[in-house]
Amino acid sequence: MKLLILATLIGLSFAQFNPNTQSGRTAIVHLFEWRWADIAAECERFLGPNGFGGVQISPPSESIVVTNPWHPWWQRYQPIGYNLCSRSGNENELRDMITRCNNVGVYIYVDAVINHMCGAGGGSGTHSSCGSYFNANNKDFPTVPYSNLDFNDGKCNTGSGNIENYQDVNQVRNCRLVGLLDLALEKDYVRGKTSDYMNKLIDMGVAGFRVDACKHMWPGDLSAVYGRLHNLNTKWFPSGSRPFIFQEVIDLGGEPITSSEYTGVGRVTEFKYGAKLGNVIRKWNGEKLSFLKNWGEGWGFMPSDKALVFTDNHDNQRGHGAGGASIVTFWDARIYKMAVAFMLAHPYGFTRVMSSYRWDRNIVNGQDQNDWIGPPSNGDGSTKPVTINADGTCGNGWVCEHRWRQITNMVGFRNVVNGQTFSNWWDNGSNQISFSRGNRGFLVINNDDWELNATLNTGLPGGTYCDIISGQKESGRCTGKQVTVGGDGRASIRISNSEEDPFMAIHADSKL
Ligand code: AAO
Repeated sequence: MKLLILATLIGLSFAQFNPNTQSGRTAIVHLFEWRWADIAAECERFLGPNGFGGVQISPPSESIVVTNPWHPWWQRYQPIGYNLCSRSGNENELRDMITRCNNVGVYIYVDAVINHMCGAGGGSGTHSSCGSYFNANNKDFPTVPYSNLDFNDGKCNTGSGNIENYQDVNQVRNCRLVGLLDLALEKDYVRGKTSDYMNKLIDMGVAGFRVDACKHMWPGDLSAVYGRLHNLNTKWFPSGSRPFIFQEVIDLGGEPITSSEYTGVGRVTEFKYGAKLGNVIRKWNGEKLSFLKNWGEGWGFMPSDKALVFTDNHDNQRGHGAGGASIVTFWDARIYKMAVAFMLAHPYGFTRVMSSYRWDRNIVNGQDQNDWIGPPSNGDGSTKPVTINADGTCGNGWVCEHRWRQITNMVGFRNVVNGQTFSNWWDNGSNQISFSRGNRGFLVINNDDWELNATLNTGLPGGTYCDIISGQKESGRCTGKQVTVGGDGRASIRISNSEEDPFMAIHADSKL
Protein backbone atom coordinates (compact mmCIF):
# COMPACT_ATOMS: atom_id res chain seq x y z
CA MET A 1 0.00 0.00 0.00
CA LYS A 2 2.75 2.42 1.02
CA LEU A 3 4.59 1.49 -2.15
CA LEU A 4 1.50 2.14 -4.19
CA ILE A 5 1.07 5.61 -2.68
CA LEU A 6 4.72 6.37 -3.30
CA ALA A 7 4.43 5.19 -6.88
CA THR A 8 1.35 7.34 -7.39
CA LEU A 9 3.08 10.39 -5.95
CA ILE A 10 6.09 9.89 -8.18
CA GLY A 11 3.79 9.29 -11.11
CA LEU A 12 1.92 12.53 -10.45
CA SER A 13 4.99 14.63 -9.96
CA PHE A 14 6.67 13.38 -13.12
CA ALA A 15 3.64 13.36 -15.33
CA GLN A 16 3.71 17.03 -16.30
CA PHE A 17 7.03 16.46 -18.11
CA ASN A 18 5.30 14.21 -20.60
CA PRO A 19 4.18 16.15 -23.70
CA ASN A 20 1.18 13.83 -24.09
CA THR A 21 1.71 13.67 -27.83
CA GLN A 22 0.41 10.60 -29.62
CA SER A 23 2.92 7.81 -29.81
CA GLY A 24 5.29 8.36 -32.72
CA ARG A 25 4.75 12.14 -32.75
CA THR A 26 7.77 13.93 -31.35
CA ALA A 27 7.62 17.65 -32.20
CA ILE A 28 5.23 20.56 -31.86
CA VAL A 29 4.96 23.77 -33.86
CA HIS A 30 4.28 27.28 -32.61
CA LEU A 31 1.70 28.77 -34.95
CA PHE A 32 2.43 32.28 -33.73
CA GLU A 33 -0.59 34.60 -33.99
CA TRP A 34 -2.61 32.21 -36.18
CA ARG A 35 -6.41 32.39 -36.04
CA TRP A 36 -8.14 29.41 -34.44
CA ALA A 37 -10.03 28.67 -37.67
CA ASP A 38 -6.76 28.48 -39.60
CA ILE A 39 -5.14 26.22 -37.00
CA ALA A 40 -8.09 23.83 -37.12
CA ALA A 41 -7.76 23.59 -40.90
CA GLU A 42 -3.97 23.20 -40.67
CA CYS A 43 -4.30 20.32 -38.21
CA GLU A 44 -6.57 18.47 -40.60
CA ARG A 45 -4.92 19.22 -43.93
CA PHE A 46 -1.23 19.31 -42.94
CA LEU A 47 -0.11 18.75 -39.34
CA GLY A 48 -1.98 15.50 -38.75
CA PRO A 49 -0.91 13.87 -42.03
CA ASN A 50 2.71 14.99 -41.57
CA GLY A 51 3.16 13.63 -38.06
CA PHE A 52 3.26 16.83 -36.02
CA GLY A 53 2.46 16.17 -32.37
CA GLY A 54 0.86 19.46 -31.48
CA VAL A 55 0.55 23.21 -31.74
CA GLN A 56 1.54 25.95 -29.32
CA ILE A 57 -1.07 28.65 -29.71
CA SER A 58 -0.86 32.37 -28.88
CA PRO A 59 -2.57 33.47 -25.64
CA PRO A 60 -6.34 32.86 -25.93
CA SER A 61 -7.27 35.06 -22.97
CA GLU A 62 -8.90 38.46 -23.31
CA SER A 63 -6.21 41.11 -23.65
CA ILE A 64 -5.83 44.83 -23.93
CA VAL A 65 -6.06 46.27 -27.45
CA VAL A 66 -3.22 48.67 -28.18
CA THR A 67 -3.55 51.14 -31.05
CA ASN A 68 -0.31 53.07 -30.56
CA PRO A 69 1.63 51.30 -31.97
CA TRP A 70 -1.04 49.75 -34.19
CA HIS A 71 -2.18 46.37 -32.80
CA PRO A 72 1.29 45.08 -31.83
CA TRP A 73 1.66 41.32 -31.43
CA TRP A 74 2.62 41.85 -27.79
CA GLN A 75 -0.78 43.20 -26.77
CA ARG A 76 -1.78 39.58 -26.20
CA TYR A 77 0.74 39.33 -23.36
CA GLN A 78 -1.35 41.88 -21.45
CA PRO A 79 -4.45 40.04 -20.24
CA ILE A 80 -7.37 41.96 -18.79
CA GLY A 81 -9.30 38.81 -17.89
CA TYR A 82 -9.78 35.17 -18.73
CA ASN A 83 -12.65 35.33 -21.18
CA LEU A 84 -11.63 33.26 -24.16
CA CYS A 85 -11.76 35.76 -26.94
CA SER A 86 -8.74 37.17 -28.61
CA ARG A 87 -7.42 38.32 -31.91
CA SER A 88 -7.32 34.66 -32.97
CA GLY A 89 -11.02 34.10 -32.45
CA ASN A 90 -13.79 33.59 -29.93
CA GLU A 91 -14.50 30.77 -27.49
CA ASN A 92 -16.56 28.75 -29.97
CA GLU A 93 -13.82 28.93 -32.56
CA LEU A 94 -11.26 27.95 -29.94
CA ARG A 95 -13.35 24.96 -28.86
CA ASP A 96 -13.89 23.92 -32.47
CA MET A 97 -10.15 24.09 -33.13
CA ILE A 98 -9.25 22.04 -30.06
CA THR A 99 -11.80 19.39 -30.98
CA ARG A 100 -10.80 19.17 -34.64
CA CYS A 101 -7.06 19.10 -33.92
CA ASN A 102 -7.47 16.50 -31.17
CA ASN A 103 -9.55 14.38 -33.50
CA VAL A 104 -6.64 14.14 -35.95
CA GLY A 105 -4.12 13.46 -33.17
CA VAL A 106 -2.60 16.95 -33.04
CA TYR A 107 -2.75 18.38 -29.53
CA ILE A 108 -2.99 21.97 -28.33
CA TYR A 109 -0.60 23.72 -25.92
CA VAL A 110 -1.80 27.05 -24.60
CA ASP A 111 0.45 30.02 -23.92
CA ALA A 112 -0.78 30.90 -20.42
CA VAL A 113 -0.06 34.42 -19.14
CA ILE A 114 -0.61 34.24 -15.39
CA ASN A 115 2.24 36.33 -14.00
CA HIS A 116 0.56 39.63 -14.68
CA MET A 117 -2.29 41.57 -16.22
CA CYS A 118 -1.88 44.56 -18.57
CA GLY A 119 0.64 47.35 -18.18
CA ALA A 120 0.16 49.84 -15.35
CA GLY A 121 -0.31 52.50 -18.01
CA GLY A 122 -3.06 50.55 -19.77
CA GLY A 123 -5.75 53.08 -18.91
CA SER A 124 -9.40 52.32 -18.37
CA GLY A 125 -12.23 51.50 -20.71
CA THR A 126 -13.31 48.75 -23.03
CA HIS A 127 -10.28 48.68 -25.34
CA SER A 128 -9.99 44.92 -24.97
CA SER A 129 -10.32 41.95 -27.26
CA CYS A 130 -13.88 41.10 -26.12
CA GLY A 131 -14.83 44.64 -25.22
CA SER A 132 -14.88 43.99 -21.48
CA TYR A 133 -14.36 46.94 -19.16
CA PHE A 134 -11.18 47.18 -17.07
CA ASN A 135 -9.30 49.87 -15.22
CA ALA A 136 -5.51 49.51 -14.99
CA ASN A 137 -5.23 52.70 -12.94
CA ASN A 138 -6.89 51.17 -9.89
CA LYS A 139 -6.14 47.54 -10.86
CA ASP A 140 -9.77 46.68 -11.39
CA PHE A 141 -10.41 43.71 -13.69
CA PRO A 142 -14.11 42.95 -13.13
CA THR A 143 -14.44 39.93 -15.42
CA VAL A 144 -12.10 37.84 -13.24
CA PRO A 145 -12.59 39.73 -10.85
CA TYR A 146 -9.25 41.06 -9.59
CA SER A 147 -8.90 44.19 -7.49
CA ASN A 148 -5.93 46.11 -6.13
CA LEU A 149 -5.74 43.48 -3.35
CA ASP A 150 -4.53 40.88 -5.82
CA PHE A 151 -1.27 42.47 -6.91
CA ASN A 152 2.29 42.42 -5.62
CA ASP A 153 3.12 46.10 -5.51
CA GLY A 154 3.39 46.22 -1.72
CA LYS A 155 6.23 43.72 -1.84
CA CYS A 156 8.28 45.50 -4.48
CA ASN A 157 11.08 47.72 -3.25
CA THR A 158 12.20 49.50 -6.38
CA GLY A 159 11.58 53.20 -6.93
CA SER A 160 9.80 52.64 -10.24
CA GLY A 161 7.82 49.59 -9.11
CA ASN A 162 9.39 47.76 -12.05
CA ILE A 163 12.17 45.19 -12.15
CA GLU A 164 15.34 47.24 -12.29
CA ASN A 165 17.99 44.65 -11.49
CA TYR A 166 17.91 41.01 -12.53
CA GLN A 167 20.55 40.24 -9.89
CA ASP A 168 17.92 40.80 -7.18
CA VAL A 169 15.70 37.74 -6.93
CA ASN A 170 12.99 39.53 -4.95
CA GLN A 171 12.69 42.28 -7.51
CA VAL A 172 12.48 39.85 -10.38
CA ARG A 173 9.55 38.07 -8.74
CA ASN A 174 7.74 40.80 -6.84
CA CYS A 175 8.13 43.83 -9.09
CA ARG A 176 6.57 44.58 -12.45
CA LEU A 177 8.10 43.06 -15.57
CA VAL A 178 8.29 46.00 -18.01
CA GLY A 179 5.50 47.77 -16.11
CA LEU A 180 3.02 44.85 -16.23
CA LEU A 181 0.73 44.66 -13.19
CA ASP A 182 2.18 41.79 -11.19
CA LEU A 183 -0.28 39.28 -9.74
CA ALA A 184 0.18 38.07 -6.14
CA LEU A 185 0.32 34.39 -6.89
CA GLU A 186 0.90 33.47 -3.26
CA LYS A 187 -2.74 34.38 -2.60
CA ASP A 188 -5.11 31.46 -2.57
CA TYR A 189 -7.62 33.58 -4.45
CA VAL A 190 -5.23 34.35 -7.30
CA ARG A 191 -4.12 30.74 -7.48
CA GLY A 192 -7.77 29.81 -7.72
CA LYS A 193 -8.53 32.21 -10.57
CA THR A 194 -5.47 31.31 -12.60
CA SER A 195 -6.01 27.59 -12.19
CA ASP A 196 -9.73 27.96 -13.00
CA TYR A 197 -8.69 29.58 -16.27
CA MET A 198 -6.29 26.76 -17.09
CA ASN A 199 -8.79 24.11 -16.01
CA LYS A 200 -11.42 25.49 -18.33
CA LEU A 201 -8.96 24.96 -21.20
CA ILE A 202 -8.02 21.49 -19.96
CA ASP A 203 -11.69 20.51 -19.86
CA MET A 204 -12.05 21.81 -23.43
CA GLY A 205 -9.33 19.33 -24.39
CA VAL A 206 -5.93 21.03 -24.42
CA ALA A 207 -2.87 18.88 -23.63
CA GLY A 208 -0.74 21.39 -21.75
CA PHE A 209 0.68 24.85 -21.34
CA ARG A 210 3.60 27.06 -22.14
CA VAL A 211 3.66 29.14 -18.98
CA ASP A 212 4.79 32.69 -19.70
CA ALA A 213 7.35 34.63 -17.67
CA CYS A 214 8.01 31.93 -15.06
CA LYS A 215 11.24 33.58 -13.91
CA HIS A 216 8.96 36.25 -12.48
CA MET A 217 6.95 33.83 -10.35
CA TRP A 218 8.10 31.86 -7.31
CA PRO A 219 8.49 28.14 -8.09
CA GLY A 220 6.43 27.29 -5.01
CA ASP A 221 3.52 29.41 -6.24
CA LEU A 222 3.68 27.76 -9.64
CA SER A 223 3.75 24.33 -8.10
CA ALA A 224 0.62 25.23 -6.10
CA VAL A 225 -1.19 26.35 -9.27
CA TYR A 226 -0.12 23.24 -11.22
CA GLY A 227 -1.25 21.08 -8.32
CA ARG A 228 -4.79 22.38 -8.80
CA LEU A 229 -4.96 21.47 -12.45
CA HIS A 230 -7.38 18.82 -13.64
CA ASN A 231 -6.32 15.68 -15.42
CA LEU A 232 -6.69 15.84 -19.19
CA ASN A 233 -10.02 15.24 -20.87
CA THR A 234 -10.55 11.48 -21.18
CA LYS A 235 -12.33 11.93 -24.48
CA TRP A 236 -8.84 12.13 -26.02
CA PHE A 237 -6.30 11.24 -23.31
CA PRO A 238 -5.73 8.20 -21.10
CA SER A 239 -7.36 8.56 -17.73
CA GLY A 240 -5.05 10.18 -15.17
CA SER A 241 -2.99 12.11 -17.76
CA ARG A 242 -1.47 15.30 -16.37
CA PRO A 243 -1.20 18.50 -18.43
CA PHE A 244 2.22 19.00 -20.01
CA ILE A 245 3.90 22.04 -18.48
CA PHE A 246 6.76 23.90 -20.12
CA GLN A 247 7.88 27.04 -18.43
CA GLU A 248 9.43 30.08 -20.03
CA VAL A 249 12.55 30.83 -18.01
CA ILE A 250 15.36 32.63 -19.79
CA ASP A 251 18.59 31.34 -18.28
CA LEU A 252 21.67 32.20 -20.29
CA GLY A 253 23.77 32.24 -17.14
CA GLY A 254 24.90 35.25 -15.14
CA GLU A 255 21.73 35.68 -13.07
CA PRO A 256 20.86 34.27 -9.65
CA ILE A 257 17.61 32.71 -10.92
CA THR A 258 18.35 29.52 -12.84
CA SER A 259 16.23 27.11 -14.83
CA SER A 260 17.06 24.34 -12.35
CA GLU A 261 14.77 26.01 -9.80
CA TYR A 262 11.87 25.20 -12.12
CA THR A 263 12.73 21.76 -13.51
CA GLY A 264 11.18 20.14 -10.45
CA VAL A 265 7.68 21.25 -11.44
CA GLY A 266 7.72 21.01 -15.22
CA ARG A 267 9.89 21.28 -18.29
CA VAL A 268 11.73 24.52 -18.98
CA THR A 269 12.60 26.34 -22.20
CA GLU A 270 16.36 25.92 -22.85
CA PHE A 271 17.37 29.31 -24.26
CA LYS A 272 21.05 28.38 -24.44
CA TYR A 273 20.16 25.93 -27.19
CA GLY A 274 19.21 28.41 -29.90
CA ALA A 275 21.76 31.01 -28.86
CA LYS A 276 24.65 28.52 -29.04
CA LEU A 277 23.43 26.68 -32.12
CA GLY A 278 23.16 30.06 -33.84
CA ASN A 279 26.82 30.80 -33.08
CA VAL A 280 27.87 27.41 -34.41
CA ILE A 281 25.89 27.56 -37.63
CA ARG A 282 27.04 31.14 -38.27
CA LYS A 283 30.63 30.08 -37.47
CA TRP A 284 31.00 32.99 -35.09
CA ASN A 285 33.68 33.14 -32.37
CA GLY A 286 35.54 30.24 -33.98
CA GLU A 287 32.62 27.86 -33.40
CA LYS A 288 32.39 24.82 -35.68
CA LEU A 289 29.86 22.09 -36.37
CA SER A 290 32.44 19.54 -35.25
CA PHE A 291 32.06 20.93 -31.71
CA LEU A 292 28.50 19.58 -31.67
CA LYS A 293 29.75 16.06 -30.95
CA ASN A 294 28.77 16.42 -27.27
CA TRP A 295 25.76 18.72 -27.88
CA GLY A 296 23.25 18.71 -25.05
CA GLU A 297 24.16 18.40 -21.39
CA GLY A 298 27.81 18.47 -22.50
CA TRP A 299 27.27 22.11 -23.44
CA GLY A 300 25.93 23.03 -20.01
CA PHE A 301 22.27 22.58 -20.89
CA MET A 302 19.68 21.28 -18.43
CA PRO A 303 18.92 17.52 -18.46
CA SER A 304 17.41 16.46 -21.78
CA ASP A 305 14.18 15.14 -20.26
CA LYS A 306 13.54 18.56 -18.68
CA ALA A 307 14.21 20.66 -21.76
CA LEU A 308 11.94 22.22 -24.36
CA VAL A 309 14.16 23.26 -27.27
CA PHE A 310 13.83 25.52 -30.31
CA THR A 311 16.07 27.42 -32.70
CA ASP A 312 14.18 30.70 -32.30
CA ASN A 313 10.99 31.88 -30.64
CA HIS A 314 8.49 34.69 -31.13
CA ASP A 315 10.58 37.01 -28.94
CA ASN A 316 14.14 36.44 -30.01
CA GLN A 317 13.36 36.24 -33.72
CA ARG A 318 12.71 40.00 -33.47
CA GLY A 319 15.17 41.01 -30.74
CA HIS A 320 12.88 40.69 -27.69
CA GLY A 321 13.73 38.47 -24.75
CA ALA A 322 17.21 37.05 -24.99
CA GLY A 323 19.61 35.19 -27.22
CA GLY A 324 21.09 38.08 -29.11
CA ALA A 325 22.19 38.44 -32.69
CA SER A 326 23.26 34.82 -33.10
CA ILE A 327 19.65 33.56 -33.18
CA VAL A 328 18.85 32.12 -36.61
CA THR A 329 15.43 32.67 -38.15
CA PHE A 330 13.60 32.28 -41.44
CA TRP A 331 15.25 35.53 -42.56
CA ASP A 332 18.48 33.48 -42.92
CA ALA A 333 16.74 30.61 -44.65
CA ARG A 334 19.75 28.58 -45.79
CA ILE A 335 21.44 28.25 -42.41
CA TYR A 336 18.07 28.17 -40.70
CA LYS A 337 17.10 24.94 -42.46
CA MET A 338 20.43 23.39 -41.42
CA ALA A 339 19.97 24.44 -37.81
CA VAL A 340 16.41 23.12 -37.62
CA ALA A 341 17.47 19.87 -39.30
CA PHE A 342 20.23 19.40 -36.75
CA MET A 343 17.81 20.09 -33.90
CA LEU A 344 15.25 17.63 -35.21
CA ALA A 345 17.84 14.92 -35.85
CA HIS A 346 19.53 15.28 -32.48
CA PRO A 347 17.99 13.41 -29.52
CA TYR A 348 18.35 16.24 -26.96
CA GLY A 349 15.15 17.77 -25.56
CA PHE A 350 11.55 18.00 -26.68
CA THR A 351 11.47 20.03 -29.90
CA ARG A 352 9.34 22.98 -30.95
CA VAL A 353 9.39 24.29 -34.51
CA MET A 354 8.72 28.00 -35.08
CA SER A 355 6.19 29.23 -37.64
CA SER A 356 6.23 32.96 -38.29
CA TYR A 357 4.84 35.84 -40.29
CA ARG A 358 6.86 38.39 -42.27
CA TRP A 359 7.06 42.00 -41.22
CA ASP A 360 8.90 45.05 -42.51
CA ARG A 361 12.14 44.98 -40.60
CA ASN A 362 13.89 48.29 -39.99
CA ILE A 363 17.14 47.54 -38.25
CA VAL A 364 18.98 50.55 -36.87
CA ASN A 365 22.18 49.86 -34.91
CA GLY A 366 21.24 46.21 -34.54
CA GLN A 367 17.79 47.01 -33.15
CA ASP A 368 14.63 46.40 -35.19
CA GLN A 369 12.48 49.54 -34.95
CA ASN A 370 9.55 47.48 -36.20
CA ASP A 371 9.84 44.67 -33.65
CA TRP A 372 6.29 45.41 -32.51
CA ILE A 373 4.48 44.74 -35.81
CA GLY A 374 1.60 42.33 -35.41
CA PRO A 375 0.47 39.55 -37.73
CA PRO A 376 -0.67 40.23 -41.31
CA SER A 377 -3.86 42.19 -40.81
CA ASN A 378 -6.67 44.09 -42.44
CA GLY A 379 -7.16 47.82 -42.08
CA ASP A 380 -9.19 47.41 -38.89
CA GLY A 381 -6.42 45.40 -37.22
CA SER A 382 -8.12 42.02 -37.61
CA THR A 383 -5.76 39.17 -38.45
CA LYS A 384 -5.66 37.95 -42.05
CA PRO A 385 -6.36 34.30 -42.73
CA VAL A 386 -3.55 31.94 -43.71
CA THR A 387 -3.96 31.14 -47.39
CA ILE A 388 -2.30 28.14 -49.04
CA ASN A 389 -0.67 28.52 -52.45
CA ALA A 390 -0.74 25.87 -55.16
CA ASP A 391 2.81 24.77 -54.25
CA GLY A 392 1.85 24.25 -50.60
CA THR A 393 3.54 27.42 -49.30
CA CYS A 394 1.53 30.04 -47.43
CA GLY A 395 0.27 33.39 -48.65
CA ASN A 396 -0.88 36.64 -47.03
CA GLY A 397 2.50 37.20 -45.37
CA TRP A 398 2.60 33.95 -43.40
CA VAL A 399 6.01 32.24 -43.61
CA CYS A 400 4.97 28.73 -42.56
CA GLU A 401 8.49 27.42 -41.93
CA HIS A 402 6.84 24.18 -40.82
CA ARG A 403 5.70 23.67 -44.44
CA TRP A 404 9.18 24.04 -45.89
CA ARG A 405 9.91 20.56 -47.27
CA GLN A 406 13.25 20.32 -45.46
CA ILE A 407 11.62 21.10 -42.10
CA THR A 408 8.44 19.05 -42.55
CA ASN A 409 10.49 16.05 -43.61
CA MET A 410 12.84 16.40 -40.64
CA VAL A 411 9.83 16.30 -38.30
CA GLY A 412 9.05 12.99 -40.01
CA PHE A 413 12.69 11.93 -39.53
CA ARG A 414 12.47 12.64 -35.79
CA ASN A 415 9.36 10.48 -35.55
CA VAL A 416 11.04 7.62 -37.42
CA VAL A 417 14.19 7.66 -35.24
CA ASN A 418 12.37 8.19 -31.94
CA GLY A 419 14.13 6.31 -29.13
CA GLN A 420 17.23 5.47 -31.20
CA THR A 421 20.68 6.28 -29.86
CA PHE A 422 22.95 9.04 -31.11
CA SER A 423 25.65 7.08 -32.94
CA ASN A 424 28.27 6.89 -35.68
CA TRP A 425 29.40 10.48 -35.19
CA TRP A 426 31.85 11.72 -37.84
CA ASP A 427 33.37 15.14 -38.42
CA ASN A 428 36.22 16.57 -40.48
CA GLY A 429 37.46 18.73 -37.60
CA SER A 430 35.69 21.66 -39.17
CA ASN A 431 32.10 22.15 -40.36
CA GLN A 432 31.33 18.82 -41.96
CA ILE A 433 29.52 16.36 -39.70
CA SER A 434 27.36 13.29 -39.85
CA PHE A 435 25.68 11.00 -37.37
CA SER A 436 23.02 8.36 -37.24
CA ARG A 437 20.17 7.60 -34.91
CA GLY A 438 20.70 3.91 -34.28
CA ASN A 439 19.95 2.06 -37.50
CA ARG A 440 16.93 4.20 -38.40
CA GLY A 441 18.21 7.55 -39.66
CA PHE A 442 21.29 9.43 -40.87
CA LEU A 443 22.08 13.15 -41.25
CA VAL A 444 25.10 14.72 -42.95
CA ILE A 445 25.81 18.46 -43.12
CA ASN A 446 28.44 20.44 -45.03
CA ASN A 447 28.76 23.97 -43.63
CA ASP A 448 32.35 24.37 -44.82
CA ASP A 449 33.38 26.47 -47.80
CA TRP A 450 34.50 23.42 -49.73
CA GLU A 451 33.02 20.18 -50.96
CA LEU A 452 32.28 17.28 -48.64
CA ASN A 453 33.53 14.06 -50.23
CA ALA A 454 33.71 11.10 -47.88
CA THR A 455 32.64 7.53 -47.27
CA LEU A 456 30.54 7.63 -44.12
CA ASN A 457 28.98 5.13 -41.79
CA THR A 458 25.21 5.67 -41.97
CA GLY A 459 24.31 2.98 -39.46
CA LEU A 460 21.51 1.94 -41.84
CA PRO A 461 20.88 -1.42 -43.51
CA GLY A 462 22.13 -1.62 -47.10
CA GLY A 463 19.87 -0.31 -49.86
CA THR A 464 18.88 2.76 -51.80
CA TYR A 465 17.42 5.66 -49.87
CA CYS A 466 15.77 8.91 -50.88
CA ASP A 467 17.32 12.06 -49.45
CA ILE A 468 14.45 13.86 -47.71
CA ILE A 469 16.08 17.31 -47.99
CA SER A 470 16.45 17.68 -51.76
CA GLY A 471 13.19 15.76 -52.28
CA GLN A 472 11.48 12.75 -50.82
CA LYS A 473 10.15 9.29 -51.58
CA GLU A 474 7.00 9.46 -53.67
CA SER A 475 5.23 6.49 -55.24
CA GLY A 476 8.29 4.30 -55.00
CA ARG A 477 10.84 6.75 -56.39
CA CYS A 478 12.97 9.65 -55.18
CA THR A 479 12.02 13.18 -56.22
CA GLY A 480 15.48 14.38 -55.10
CA LYS A 481 18.86 12.73 -54.58
CA GLN A 482 19.42 9.06 -53.88
CA VAL A 483 21.91 7.62 -51.42
CA THR A 484 23.25 4.10 -51.88
CA VAL A 485 24.15 2.39 -48.63
CA GLY A 486 26.34 -0.71 -48.85
CA GLY A 487 25.91 -3.94 -46.91
CA ASP A 488 28.44 -2.58 -44.39
CA GLY A 489 26.28 0.49 -43.73
CA ARG A 490 28.69 2.83 -45.51
CA ALA A 491 27.81 5.31 -48.24
CA SER A 492 29.92 7.51 -50.41
CA ILE A 493 28.65 11.07 -49.96
CA ARG A 494 29.43 14.24 -51.90
CA ILE A 495 27.86 17.56 -51.01
CA SER A 496 29.01 20.73 -52.72
CA ASN A 497 29.23 23.79 -50.48
CA SER A 498 27.35 25.76 -53.11
CA GLU A 499 24.21 23.65 -53.06
CA GLU A 500 20.91 25.24 -52.15
CA ASP A 501 20.77 22.96 -49.11
CA PRO A 502 24.22 21.58 -48.29
CA PHE A 503 22.94 18.69 -46.19
CA MET A 504 21.18 15.34 -46.62
CA ALA A 505 19.04 13.07 -44.48
CA ILE A 506 17.81 9.53 -45.02
CA HIS A 507 15.80 7.21 -42.80
CA ALA A 508 14.15 3.82 -42.58
CA ASP A 509 10.95 5.03 -44.24
CA SER A 510 12.75 6.79 -47.10
CA LYS A 511 14.22 3.50 -48.34
CA LEU A 512 13.18 2.41 -51.80
C1 AAO B 1 5.13 46.00 -23.86
C2 AAO B 1 6.08 47.13 -24.28
C3 AAO B 1 6.79 47.69 -23.08
C4 AAO B 1 5.78 48.16 -22.03
C5 AAO B 1 4.88 46.99 -21.66
C6 AAO B 1 3.79 47.36 -20.68
O1 AAO B 1 7.01 46.64 -25.23
O2 AAO B 1 7.59 48.79 -23.49
O3 AAO B 1 6.45 48.61 -20.88
O4 AAO B 1 4.26 46.48 -22.85
O5 AAO B 1 2.96 48.32 -21.22
C7 AAO B 1 5.97 40.85 -24.64
C8 AAO B 1 6.93 41.86 -25.25
C9 AAO B 1 7.09 43.10 -24.41
C10 AAO B 1 5.73 43.69 -24.11
C11 AAO B 1 4.96 42.62 -23.34
C12 AAO B 1 3.57 43.08 -22.90
O6 AAO B 1 8.19 41.22 -25.43
O7 AAO B 1 7.86 44.05 -25.15
O8 AAO B 1 5.87 44.89 -23.34
O9 AAO B 1 4.77 41.49 -24.21
O10 AAO B 1 2.84 43.51 -23.99
C13 AAO B 1 12.09 39.06 -19.93
C14 AAO B 1 11.23 38.01 -19.24
C15 AAO B 1 10.58 37.06 -20.21
C16 AAO B 1 9.87 37.80 -21.33
C17 AAO B 1 10.91 38.67 -22.02
C18 AAO B 1 10.33 39.46 -23.17
O11 AAO B 1 12.02 37.30 -18.31
O12 AAO B 1 9.62 36.31 -19.48
O13 AAO B 1 11.42 39.61 -21.05
N1 AAO B 1 9.20 36.89 -22.27
C19 AAO B 1 7.73 36.63 -22.15
C20 AAO B 1 7.05 36.56 -23.50
C21 AAO B 1 7.03 37.92 -24.13
C22 AAO B 1 6.17 38.86 -23.29
C23 AAO B 1 6.26 38.60 -21.85
C24 AAO B 1 7.01 37.60 -21.30
C25 AAO B 1 5.35 39.36 -20.98
O14 AAO B 1 7.68 35.60 -24.29
O15 AAO B 1 6.55 37.89 -25.45
O16 AAO B 1 6.58 40.22 -23.53
O17 AAO B 1 4.13 38.64 -20.97
C26 AAO B 1 17.31 39.43 -19.63
C27 AAO B 1 16.61 38.48 -18.69
C28 AAO B 1 15.34 37.93 -19.27
C29 AAO B 1 14.47 39.05 -19.80
C30 AAO B 1 15.30 39.82 -20.86
C31 AAO B 1 14.51 40.93 -21.51
O18 AAO B 1 17.90 38.73 -20.71
O19 AAO B 1 17.47 37.41 -18.41
O20 AAO B 1 14.65 37.26 -18.25
O21 AAO B 1 13.32 38.48 -20.40
O22 AAO B 1 16.42 40.37 -20.20
O23 AAO B 1 14.21 41.90 -20.57
C32 AAO B 1 21.66 38.94 -22.51
C33 AAO B 1 21.50 38.13 -21.23
C34 AAO B 1 20.03 37.78 -21.03
C35 AAO B 1 19.27 39.06 -20.95
C36 AAO B 1 19.45 39.75 -22.29
C37 AAO B 1 18.69 41.05 -22.40
O24 AAO B 1 21.35 38.12 -23.63
O25 AAO B 1 22.26 36.96 -21.33
O26 AAO B 1 19.84 37.02 -19.85
O27 AAO B 1 20.83 40.05 -22.49
O28 AAO B 1 19.19 41.97 -21.47
